[in-house]
Amino acid sequence: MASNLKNLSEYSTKNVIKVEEFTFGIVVAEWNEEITAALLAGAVDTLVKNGAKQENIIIKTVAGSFELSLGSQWLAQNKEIDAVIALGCIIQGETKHFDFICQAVTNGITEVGLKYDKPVIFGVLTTDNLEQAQDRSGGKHGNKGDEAAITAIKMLGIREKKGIWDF
Ligand code: RBF
Repeated sequence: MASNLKNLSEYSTKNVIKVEEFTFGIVVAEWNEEITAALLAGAVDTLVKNGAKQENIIIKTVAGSFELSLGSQWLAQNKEIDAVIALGCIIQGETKHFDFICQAVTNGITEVGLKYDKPVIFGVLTTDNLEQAQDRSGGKHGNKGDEAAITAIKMLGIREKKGIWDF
């Protein structure tokens, strides 16, 4: 499903799960803070709009996207937390750091989800430039923070086997 065809943030999550009964952990990278703050605002807003209680949204920051894997693990280890959302923004530079960080965080977050058997959602932008990141953090391509929140809810719905396919 290409996001230019369907914007996940437009999905309704009504009647899938009782979102108010779940606790969400969000780990957000400080690098490219203008972007990650917008992703965070979108994710929190979407969780709350879909019924999450503000006090059940635990937000932690890490330095950069490379640290999101360990940050996700620390949240996932917490038995109170049902789903983790990792938010970051990696922008292509002149060196190979981009590739290494993208690879590390993608693998790391995947491993945490599998290890703890919890949804760990990949809300990390990997863009060629700042403009592409702006377009995806509240700009013309929506806000991928919103979509990360919807994905977390959908994954909990699948786990609960409560009619996720009604979307
Ligand atoms: N972190 C990000 O979240 N986004 C970036 O675009 C980003 N670019 C980096 C570029 C370089 C050259 C370096 C050294 C680090 C960068 N980081 C970035 C930080 C990285 O995720 C991590 O915090 C540091 O490497 C410390 O482990």
